[in-house]
Amino acid sequence: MRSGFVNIFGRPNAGKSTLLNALIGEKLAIVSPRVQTTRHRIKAFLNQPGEYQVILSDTPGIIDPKYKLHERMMSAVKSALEDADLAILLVDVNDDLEECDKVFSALRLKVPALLVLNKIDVAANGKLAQAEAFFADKPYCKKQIRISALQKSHLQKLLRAILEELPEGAPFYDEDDLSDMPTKFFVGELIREKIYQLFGDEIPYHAAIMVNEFKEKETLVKIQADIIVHRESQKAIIIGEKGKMIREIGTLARADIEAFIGRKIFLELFVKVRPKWRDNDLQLKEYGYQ
Ligand SMILES: Nc1nc2c(ncn2[C@@H]2O[C@H](COP(=O)(O)OP(=O)(O)OP(=O)(O)O)[C@@H](O)[C@H]2O)c(=O)[nH]1
Ligand SMILES: [Mg+2]
Repeated sequence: MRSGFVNIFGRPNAGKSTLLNALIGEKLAIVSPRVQTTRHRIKAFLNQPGEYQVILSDTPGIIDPKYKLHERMMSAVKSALEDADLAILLVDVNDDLEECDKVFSALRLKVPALLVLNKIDVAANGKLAQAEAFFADKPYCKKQIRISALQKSHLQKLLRAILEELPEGAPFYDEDDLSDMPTKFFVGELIREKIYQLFGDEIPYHAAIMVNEFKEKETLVKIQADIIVHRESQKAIIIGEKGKMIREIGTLARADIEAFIGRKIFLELFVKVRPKWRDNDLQLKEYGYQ
């Protein structure tokens, strides 16, 4: 039996969450075309009883912190650095390779790493070969694999490479579990994802979700959540004219949450203004950013 922690690191938008979902075969981590979507470390388990348990971790994209929220996000990256048995260094092949190298060098990895080149389905001409040559002699690069997380291509090859590096040992988590995070967390994330989808500018970066109620009733699950923003003007935008936007968030989130928990839900959303919550320790804690 092999079992161990395989933690995904990379710059924002490299496709870390898309890769975690593709390997697990479930949508656990939220995804968006914008940077800084993921704020937590999310562990998900790939179980093959008697053979292996791969404990995969999605992490926030690595950035220089500007707010306490960013600091919390980078603590999540640090915790993933500490327990990794194997690191996946994920690169968007079209990204700035020097910047990726800076980030990976700064990690000072003490464990083996697979350098995974993602988004090969949209690689600019010559970019793939250039990236492979660039990373070939980097000290952290034990092996390179090219994939498309979106199109799920070459994932079996990646999984084989992961299993080769996985230590021997008993499973750490219950083999019936899929993740270490509670259902309530995923509910909040699915609502947050809709804000990334529907709003431009700074709104997604100023928004947090607080799930206050998750009550399983006979015929449905009743969920009440608050959308937290910085300013009254953002609250007005989230609500929209005659409540159009908040209804849209609700409709999209409800469909995803129902698919996720496999039950009908009743979803009630409120919007609250909490100025500068991203720099407030108490509020960060309240919203789940420990
Ligand atoms: N074309 C293409 N797009 C991809 C691929 N993988 C991810 N994407 C897209 O890249 C964007 C970012 O993906 P995410 O999975 O959210 O990236 P991330 O690294 O988790 O980003 P952060 O959480 O912000 O650090 C999304 O629009 C994805 O659909 C891929 O293989 N090919
Ligand atoms: Mg992510």
